[in-house]
Amino acid sequence: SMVTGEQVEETYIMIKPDGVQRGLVGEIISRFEKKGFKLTGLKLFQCPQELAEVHYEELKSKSFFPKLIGYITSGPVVCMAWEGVGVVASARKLIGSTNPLDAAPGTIRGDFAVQTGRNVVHGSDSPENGKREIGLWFKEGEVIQWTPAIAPWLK
Ligand code: 3AN
Repeated sequence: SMVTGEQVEETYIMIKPDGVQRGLVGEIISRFEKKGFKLTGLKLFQCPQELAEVHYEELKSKSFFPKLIGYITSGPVVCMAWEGVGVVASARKLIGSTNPLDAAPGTIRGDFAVQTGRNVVHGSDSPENGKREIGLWFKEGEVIQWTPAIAPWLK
């Protein structure tokens, strides 16, 4: 698989239903913005069962799979595409370990989560999966490649 960290990549970040319901949407988006990544896709979305099953298809054989699908479809999620140099691995550092009890303070899960089954946010685990997941969760035209203007806003 591709080495991460040197090239411009895309990653799929999703605020899970607990993050939305606990009012953490702004806080989580803010962490990625302040880090310096570029937001290229953003929507509130109610995930259908079938999409949840495709997204997590690698975990189909796990005992927690039905609970995982129930959790992710239990309420709206916030779907995001973020772009930047090394964004896949960097986003996972900002998110912290899968089990929030192992996640360092200062990470999103370290600061806001307690249980693996309610860990607030998802981030793609490779550049390949970043592309795959953005393709799954966004329709054509919903992801926008844009270039910032050269600071005309305060003139
Ligand atoms: P991550 O989300 O940190 O990449 P994965 O890919 O190992 O972690 O797992 C995907 C998701 O499956 C996790 N975010 C979590 O919601 C759920 N999950 C993983 N392990 C467990 C577990 N032991 N019990 C319940 N849910 C789990």
